[in-house]
Amino acid sequence: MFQHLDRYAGDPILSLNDEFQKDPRRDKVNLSIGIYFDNEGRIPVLQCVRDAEAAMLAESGPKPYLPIAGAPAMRAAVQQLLFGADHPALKAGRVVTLQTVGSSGGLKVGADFIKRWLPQSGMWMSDPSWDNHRAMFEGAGVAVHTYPYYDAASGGVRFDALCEAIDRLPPRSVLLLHACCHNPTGVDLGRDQWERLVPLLRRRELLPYLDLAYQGYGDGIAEDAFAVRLLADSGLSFFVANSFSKSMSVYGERAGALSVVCADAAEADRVYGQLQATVRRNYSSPAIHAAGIVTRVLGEAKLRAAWEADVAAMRQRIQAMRHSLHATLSAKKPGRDFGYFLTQRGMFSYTGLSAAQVDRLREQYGVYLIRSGRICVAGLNTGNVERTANAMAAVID
Ligand code: KET
Repeated sequence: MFQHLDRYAGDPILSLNDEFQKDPRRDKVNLSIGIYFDNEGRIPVLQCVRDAEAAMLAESGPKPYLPIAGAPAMRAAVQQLLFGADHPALKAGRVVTLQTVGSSGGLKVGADFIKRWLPQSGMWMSDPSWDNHRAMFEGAGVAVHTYPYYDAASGGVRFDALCEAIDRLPPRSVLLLHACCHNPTGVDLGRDQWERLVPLLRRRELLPYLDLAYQGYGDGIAEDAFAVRLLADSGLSFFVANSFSKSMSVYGERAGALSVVCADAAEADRVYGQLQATVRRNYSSPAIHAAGIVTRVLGEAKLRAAWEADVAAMRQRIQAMRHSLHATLSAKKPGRDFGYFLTQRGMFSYTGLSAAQVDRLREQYGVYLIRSGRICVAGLNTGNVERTANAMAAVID
């Protein structure tokens, strides 16, 4: 029955993370997966999440199926988080939000929806992007292309080339954009560039699809929603998938959402209905525990304040590691400019290391990063940053 199946080569990120777990070396360093580790190398359980869970346990409520669209209280809380409490688009009823199975669930539901209702539309993503963007849209049957993005020479964005490419796209093309903390490069569009993009999106009648997986890791929780709010202000229709995996450190809870901003409330109502139909034929309904955590942390003032402080601390710890890495590498290799570690934002840095150098780092030094040269800076801590920087210096000629 299954003789003809191709072997699965494994996922470049998840398989490497598995390999790391099996490595017996004590001084190994995991910079592979996009997970925040604390200074002791552990995945933190935030106190606000513990408190939310304690309250849920004390209530000991039943566990019915959630509605297809998820918990209403979580959906409302997500809208306020993304758009700001009083955004006119929310007041006008033109935004629909579904709680989804992680933001991956949201991205895929959106892709399925696009395939069903905008069947001619292709998707364009940045070169490079998160590999799974391509996989999920192709999995939905949508043709995937790339637009120019990362400029290896300058370490910045090829913004003019990006605009030129976008200016040639057919109307209703889907443009996948990282709202903040670009994965894998850590290189974001500046606010002025987002603002310059808006008239182009409008003129070409494009459909932006924002991925906001690292909210709070760039400049701040509200600051990182800049692109979402700008597009909502502009009156354009767009998608946004957002995740709590990283911002609340609840990866395995699968806490995420999908929002679609529509022209008016009547259109939003139809979109809402068809998104529910899409969910029903995928996973039927999302996770009740995730809804309980997110709703409480966002909605209860004490937990919210604690969460905001935790996010700031996680962001600042990553910044400190960027500075340490930069200082050690600059001292070791005085002729080279490692300034990109300081300007890139969020969890990732794009090191420019070749696949061969990445292999050497893993084999000789037990330092794990994906072969594109992306590192998860959050895998660094005061106990391993020096050693990691020395290993990197050793493989750089
Ligand atoms: N979007 C982006 C850009 C992203 O990096 C991830 C996860 C997700 C969505 C998925 O998040 P979730 O809400 O948990 O479904 N990225 C890390 C882990 C992975 O590959 O799954 C990573 O890039 O390492």
